[in-house]
Amino acid sequence: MISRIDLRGSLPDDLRDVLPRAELDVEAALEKVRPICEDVRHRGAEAVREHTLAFDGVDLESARVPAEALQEALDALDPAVRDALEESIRRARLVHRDQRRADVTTRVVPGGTVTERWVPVRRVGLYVPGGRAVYPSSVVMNVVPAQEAGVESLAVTSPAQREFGGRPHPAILAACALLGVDEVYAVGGAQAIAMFAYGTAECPRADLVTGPGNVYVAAAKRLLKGVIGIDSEAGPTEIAILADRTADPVHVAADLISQAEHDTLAAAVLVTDAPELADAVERELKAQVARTRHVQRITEALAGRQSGIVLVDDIEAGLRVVDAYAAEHLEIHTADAREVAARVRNAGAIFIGTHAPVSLGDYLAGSNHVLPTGGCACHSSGLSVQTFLRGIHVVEYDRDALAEATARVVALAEAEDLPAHGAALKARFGWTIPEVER
Ligand code: HSO
Ligand code: ZN
Repeated sequence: MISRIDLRGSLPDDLRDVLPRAELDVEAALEKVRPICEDVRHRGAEAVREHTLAFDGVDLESARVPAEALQEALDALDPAVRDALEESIRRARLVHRDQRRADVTTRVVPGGTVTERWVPVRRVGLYVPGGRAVYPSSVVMNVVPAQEAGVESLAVTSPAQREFGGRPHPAILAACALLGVDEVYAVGGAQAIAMFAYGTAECPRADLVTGPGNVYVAAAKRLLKGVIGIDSEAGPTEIAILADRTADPVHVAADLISQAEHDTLAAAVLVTDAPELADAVERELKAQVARTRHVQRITEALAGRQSGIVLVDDIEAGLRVVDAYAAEHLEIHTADAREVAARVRNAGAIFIGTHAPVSLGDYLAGSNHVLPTGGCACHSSGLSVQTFLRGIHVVEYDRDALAEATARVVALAEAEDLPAHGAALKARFGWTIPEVER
């Protein structure tokens, strides 16, 4: 049910060639979404309405969800789910509030300072998928960091659902209501990203759009990047587990299955130096998958070429493998898990030991679950307050400090054949380089 990759003996130089990974063909979807985005650009709300009718089978006079509908959805929410969402929000706020940055002023020379001023993005659009993946938890993970960053205007959009009277899924609406988001649209797909990028009569344009979506949403984000800021292109979920013989195969198998549950393309990778653990996990996978609700989907994900059990000589080699893989989620189940975790360089999030499964992070740890996939964890981080802030350098020099800098600026400007750059400084000192003591 899950393939094995035996890397015992020696590790290849470029591990990425031998590690399992799925590819998402965003390029192919680009041509499909281009005309839709153009249409929204030129015809605005009318185009959004027509594409919603064509793709979602819903004809909406207004895409904006009325405030009463948000409250109704919250009132109808199962109390246990409401309680869980509230606690999820509370914990996420604690963590994200601590991510806020203070402005820092550096005194570079006497009379010369540079301040880094952190300023929130003014208006953000958040895309929330509909269809099979209805995740109110993802609303929390996108909205909380934006709010904690101080984003002033936040709009959520999610596909119109026929079975819910043309509104987004009620769980999404309820989560918005709990978070205090009152601007919600029933628009999905590429047209939703274009609506945020260009703005329509109904929905003012946004500066940044975040949130996961299907391949068309990813393609629209790639196409409109530049017109609007985007977060990363979220690919299928991944879990990697680095484990030694002390690991509990029941927990390891359960956690691999938990993320395989998302998608037939989801990746579950176990890296271990203990062949007996590999065997035990495989037996557990068989037994546990049979007892799950989404047997077909999970079986396909585990059997897919993106998943596998990787055998290595020791945890040292295991660390090299997980660093090369750069998983979205990495669990460490080894004797000295914290120490091993401290040596990992590449991962979206790291979960230490048997009491910190990824599912806890998905919902309630306080950490963010929007994380880099597809190996992007070697250069990117997950969603955070930082995603919604820009650091603006504010430069302030007095006359003496500028005088002291002039000769060097002129030298560099001459070296780059840009003498007017140097002249801009000399103009302040009678068109000469002021004599200063250095
Ligand atoms: N594991 C997913 C997030 C999620 N899980 C939402 C459950 N709901 C990507 O980090
Ligand atoms: Zn998950």
